[in-house]
Amino acid sequence: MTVQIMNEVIAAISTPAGAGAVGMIRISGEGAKRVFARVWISEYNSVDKLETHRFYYGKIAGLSTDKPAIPSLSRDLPKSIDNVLAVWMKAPHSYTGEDVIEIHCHGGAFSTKAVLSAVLNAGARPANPGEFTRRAFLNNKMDLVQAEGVADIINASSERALRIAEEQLNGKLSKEILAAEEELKSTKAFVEATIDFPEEDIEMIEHEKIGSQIAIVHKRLKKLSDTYSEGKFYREGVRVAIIGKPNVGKSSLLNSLVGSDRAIVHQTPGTTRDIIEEDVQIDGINFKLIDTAGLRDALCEIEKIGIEHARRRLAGADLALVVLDGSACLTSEDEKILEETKNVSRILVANKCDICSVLPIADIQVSAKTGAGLDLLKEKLAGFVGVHNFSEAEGTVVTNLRHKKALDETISFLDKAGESIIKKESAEFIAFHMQSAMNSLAGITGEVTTEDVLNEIFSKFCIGK
Ligand SMILES: Nc1nc2c(ncn2[C@@H]2O[C@H](COP(=O)(O)OP(=O)(O)O)[C@@H](O)[C@H]2O)c(=O)[nH]1
Ligand SMILES: [Mg+2]
Repeated sequence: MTVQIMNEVIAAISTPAGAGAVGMIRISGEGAKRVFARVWISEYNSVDKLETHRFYYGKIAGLSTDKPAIPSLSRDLPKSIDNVLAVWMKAPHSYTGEDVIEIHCHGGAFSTKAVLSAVLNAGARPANPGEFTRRAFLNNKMDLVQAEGVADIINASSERALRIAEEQLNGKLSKEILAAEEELKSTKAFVEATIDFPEEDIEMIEHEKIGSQIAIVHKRLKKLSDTYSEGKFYREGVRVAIIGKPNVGKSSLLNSLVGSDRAIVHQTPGTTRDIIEEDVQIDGINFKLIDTAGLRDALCEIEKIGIEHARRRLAGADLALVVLDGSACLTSEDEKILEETKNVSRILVANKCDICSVLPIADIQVSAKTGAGLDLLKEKLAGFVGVHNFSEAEGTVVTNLRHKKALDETISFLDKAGESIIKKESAEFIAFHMQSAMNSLAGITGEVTTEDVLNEIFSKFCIGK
C-alpha cells in the first residue's frame, strides 16, 4: 500500500457542538506531532516519549484566540487551557493513514474551541468537511463506498440504516462490485484473445461463451440495482403524508402512532393548519409521519395556505395514509381525495372503528382512540417497504443513488456488449463496451474518479469526520 502524505496538518473538533462530558480534537498530517509538541505540557511524557496508540494525561496550553481582546496583554505566553488525554496514532495505522493525534478534553463548547484555537495557532489549518475521511480514501485506507458508509453510519436514523451502513463500511458492497469487475476483466481478456486469433469457427463458439458470461454478471448487477427501491427507504426513511378531509382523525392517528400528544386534536374541523412531522420507528425503519390540514374548500385564507402545504407534502411523500371516517358514509370531499390520490402509493385507513365501520373500500379499519388496528397498520407500513426484505436475506442492499446510477450505467453497457454479440460484431466492439461497463463499476468504489465527484461526496460530510 502506498501511503500518500498530504503536506498540510489539519485539525478540527470531531465531537458535536454544545456541552458534553468529553470533546475531541483531531489532528492529522505529516507534521501533526510537531504541531502537538507546541501545545502539549506534561511533566513525565514529552512528545518524543509518546508511544503510538496509547493514551497520555497532560495539559494543553497555548494562545487560545487569534486576536487577544486587549492588545497590551498580547504576549506570547502560553496559558494552560484544559487537562486532557491525548493519543498519537503513528502513520499508517490511523484513520487517515497519516500521523494522527486526538486530544480528548472537557466537552464544553468553549473548551473544545479553545483547544482547537491553540492547535491552529501552533500551525495546523482548519479541516474541511469530510477531509479526514477524504485523506483516508486517498491513502487507500478505504474505498469510496466505504467512505460513504462512514457518513451513512453518522446519519443513520434507524436500526436498519445503521446495520446496512456498517456492512457497507466493512466492505460488503465493495466486495460484490470487485467480484463483478474481476469477472468482466477475465471475460474481456477472453474477448481480446479472439481479436488476436480471429479464426471464423473459433469466433462462433467464443461468442456464445462470452455472451453467457456477460449475462451472469448482468443478472447479478441487475439484482443489486433492484434492491435500491427498498434500500433507499432504509437509508433515508419513508415519508408518509397523512391525508384526508377535516375531522376524520388524522392528527389523532399521528399521535397514537407516535405515542405522544404531538398534534392538537379537536372536534372543530380545520384545527390542523401547520404541517407536523414526527419520526416513528417501525420494524427498524424510520417513518416520517406528516400530519396535514384536512383537504376541503377552505373557509379562510390561513386554512387555504395550510391546504396548499398539505398538497405539496402529498406530492413529496413516498406513501399516503388516506384517512376516512369509518363510522360514516363517504362524502363528496372523500371522493375528491380518493380521486386525487388514486395514482399515489396509498393505504386507505378507515378510522373511528370503535364507533362502527361502514366502509368496506378501506384497506384497514383502525381506531386512533382505542388503538384498535394500529399494529396491523404498522405491519402494512413496514410491508410497503420490505416486500423482499433484502437485508435479512443473503443479499447486499444498495441504498445510495450514486451507486444505483452507476450500476444501471454498467448494465446498459453490458446490454450494448450483448447486442454486439448477437449481431456478431467484431470483438473490438464487444471489448469496447465491456471496458465502458468496467469503468462505470470502478467509479462506484472510486478506483476511477474525478475531483468533482470527490468534492460532491465529501462536502456532505461533517467537519471533523
Ligand atoms: N370515536 C373516535 N373519535 C375519534 C377517533 N379519532 C379521532 N376522533 C375524534 O375526531 C375529532 C377530530 O380528530 P382530529 O384528530 O383532530 O381530526 P383531524 O382533523 O383529521 O386531524 C376529535 O374530536 C377526535 O377526538 C377515533 O378513532 N374514534
Ligand atoms: Mg388535524
